[in-house]
Amino acid sequence: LFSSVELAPRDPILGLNEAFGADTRADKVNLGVGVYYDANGHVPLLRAVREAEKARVEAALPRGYLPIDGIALYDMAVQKLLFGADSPLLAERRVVTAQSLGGTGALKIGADFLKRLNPSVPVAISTPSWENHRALFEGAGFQVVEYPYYDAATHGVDVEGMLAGMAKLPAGAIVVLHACCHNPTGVDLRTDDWKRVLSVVRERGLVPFLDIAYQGFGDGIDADAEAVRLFAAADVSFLVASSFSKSFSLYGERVGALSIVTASHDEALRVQSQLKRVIRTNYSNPPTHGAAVVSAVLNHDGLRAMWETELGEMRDRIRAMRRGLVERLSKVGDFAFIERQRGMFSYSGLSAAQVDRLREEFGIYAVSTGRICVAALNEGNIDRVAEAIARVV
Ligand code: PLP
Ligand code: TYF
Repeated sequence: LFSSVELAPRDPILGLNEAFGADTRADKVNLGVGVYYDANGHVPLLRAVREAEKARVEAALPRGYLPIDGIALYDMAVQKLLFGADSPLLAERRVVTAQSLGGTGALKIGADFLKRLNPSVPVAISTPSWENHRALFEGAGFQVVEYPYYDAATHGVDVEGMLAGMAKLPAGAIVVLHACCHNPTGVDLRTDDWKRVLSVVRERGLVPFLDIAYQGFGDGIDADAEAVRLFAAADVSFLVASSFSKSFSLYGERVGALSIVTASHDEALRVQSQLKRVIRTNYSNPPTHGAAVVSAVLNHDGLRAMWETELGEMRDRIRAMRRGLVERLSKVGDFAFIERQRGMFSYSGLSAAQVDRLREEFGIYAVSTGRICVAALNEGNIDRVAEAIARVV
């Protein structure tokens, strides 16, 4: 049966993690995987999460099944984070939200749902995009095409190229958009650019699928939801995949949600019923712990304030590392663009050959595209990293 099975290529980022683990150099640095590390180089356990977990353990609850679409109070809290507590969409009950297995799981159930609805449309992703976008939508049976996004010359977004690319898509095409803190480039659209994207979406009848995996890492919870709220205020139907892996530092607990904005409450009920079928035939219902913790934090004033403080600390620390890297590299070139980029990543401009040298000569691991995870820098490694980069450029 399996004799003709070919060996699949390794995931480029997780493969890098394995190589890093096997490296015996004591001063190695992993700037590859998209994980936030604290000032001591550890994946943090947030104080708000610890408090919520303590209360959960003490409550010693039974472990029944969750509903197919997860914890209702969690789903409602996600909607408020995305659309704002006073959004008319929520009052009109036009948003369907289902708890998912991280942001990846949200993309997957959204993709499966859309495939049943409109099997022949293409899915457009940015050039470049998160590695898994293409594979995930192809895996759901879609043809995946790309729209221009990153402009290496300006270290910014090629807005004109992006709009022109989107304008060529057939009606009904699905457009995957990074709502904030674009992975891998760190460059985002400005408000006016988002408005122009929205215009093309409406003119062409496109279906936006917003991916928000870093809400709070750019400018703050509300500011980072700007694109979501702009689309919400327009008369369009769209999907949003939320991830709390980074913002709650709950990577392995797989906490995310899919939200679908519909035209009416009646439509929402029908969409919800179909989405539940997709979930039921995939994994039946989601796991409890991570979403229960996030729900407890978001629905409790004190814990919520504690979390927002901690999220702000993570955001500020990344910014300080961006500044520190730019300062240290100013001797060898103008890297000011690193400070303008947002979220955990920077498209550093390093070539694949330079990334190879960083790894081989200095034990510093980055993605071959030149993407570095700024959130992995700290006061203990930033001098070494900057010196090594200065040596290879
Ligand atoms: N979407 C983007 C753009 C991401 O960068 C990531 C994680 O790196 C995800 C989705 C998936 O997040 P999760 O780990 O919650 O599945
Ligand atoms: O670094 C990134 O862009 C992500 C990290 O299940 C990641 O790909 C790793 C494993 C996973 C989800 C995301």
